[in-house]
Amino acid sequence: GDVRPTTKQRQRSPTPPQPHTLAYPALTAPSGPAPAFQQPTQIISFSYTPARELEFTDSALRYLASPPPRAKLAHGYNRWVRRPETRPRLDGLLRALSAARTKRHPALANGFGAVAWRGVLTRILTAPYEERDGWEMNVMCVDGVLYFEEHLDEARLREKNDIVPRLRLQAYFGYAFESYCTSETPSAGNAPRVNVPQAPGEPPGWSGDVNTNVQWCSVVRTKLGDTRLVIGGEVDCVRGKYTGQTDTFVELKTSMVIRNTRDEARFEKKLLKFYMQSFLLGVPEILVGFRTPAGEVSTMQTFRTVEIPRLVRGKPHGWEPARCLAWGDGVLGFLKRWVGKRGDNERGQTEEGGQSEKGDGEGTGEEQQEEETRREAHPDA
Ligand code: 0WD
Ligand code: CA
Repeated sequence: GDVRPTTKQRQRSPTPPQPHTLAYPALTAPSGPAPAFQQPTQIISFSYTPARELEFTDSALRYLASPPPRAKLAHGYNRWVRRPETRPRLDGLLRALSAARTKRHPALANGFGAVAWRGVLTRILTAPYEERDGWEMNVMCVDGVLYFEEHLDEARLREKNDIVPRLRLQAYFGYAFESYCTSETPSAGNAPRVNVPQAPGEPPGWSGDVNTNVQWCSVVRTKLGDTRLVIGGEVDCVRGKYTGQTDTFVELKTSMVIRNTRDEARFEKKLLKFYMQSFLLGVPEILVGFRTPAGEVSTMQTFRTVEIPRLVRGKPHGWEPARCLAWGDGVLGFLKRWVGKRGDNERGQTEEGGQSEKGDGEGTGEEQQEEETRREAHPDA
């Protein structure tokens, strides 16, 4: 379980920033209670149109609907309008943040310490249990606020764009499930409405072809430990009505049907990502459609986000959110000290134990160069 996420610090310097590796569990407090996480409150929402234009409306907001039994998720695959993979930048989130600031949103009155897309924070917080997928982050500090971006190099981007057909179809299954489970119009009361076919030739419940440009995003404010966070994330739909807060948000997921205890263990490990992703944005409900390998929904199950940790606690493949929060708090604290302080002794302190430097011994030269970059960027340091 030793993961080595890499942070990259970008600076106003001609020298490219050097990666710095953080090692788990060096940053985790050995004991004590988990840091508190404040219930997220929404600051602002926005939509991306089919043409991928950002607008401050709820045009892309969808309402939960009941899918038909045995919905076929390959439907409409060849009509999928697919948003090309680009570098996941912070622009949309920053525009929303500045719109909220212009309106002097009270939730921003106390300031904030970090800004990120929810997916980025999910990656950081689930790192203690991640055994497969590594990642790199760009972290920028402006006026004491940390801004996070996932760092994808050309090779990774190409990889994401050229995914093999089987995986591309699997990704599409998720979007098709969203089409079956959502509606553009609200339903009466809390019960999801039943969609009628929109056009001849479409299956019941199909609410329109998939265009992954279209997204409804919510920006929330919350707090982990003593770091105030502004987090943006995509929300699939709301149950019943939109309250302007996160309490009716619903996350939609598809997953392979569970046939045996091995599948069950695999799913319960995956639940950590589902859980953390929804937890960070204050999404209280996750609806999972279990599908066959061919993409037919066989059963559906609703999970209350807060109840998920109890389902896995104590199991051999289980996980503890407290461990993730402590690690996340440690990472944020470390980065604040590291990029915030300009003196040299801080780095000495953090790295004396040798735990947060590269394990392969190539760290020293790189770190010296990094130190020089820092001095260049901050001549007053
Ligand atoms: O361009 C990229 N490589 C990415 C862009 C990667 C991750 C996110 N984003 C964008 C999202 O499109 C959105 O505008 O950042 C914004 C916020 O995303 P988030 O809520 O932080 O993203 P995350 O929690 O990772 O994913 C939420 C949903 C996914 O749902 P599932 O159920 O699969 O977790 O965002 C969608 C997807 O529906 N999504 C994407 N859609 C199209 N292209 C992508 C992507 N690359 N990544 C996530
Ligand atoms: Ca989803």
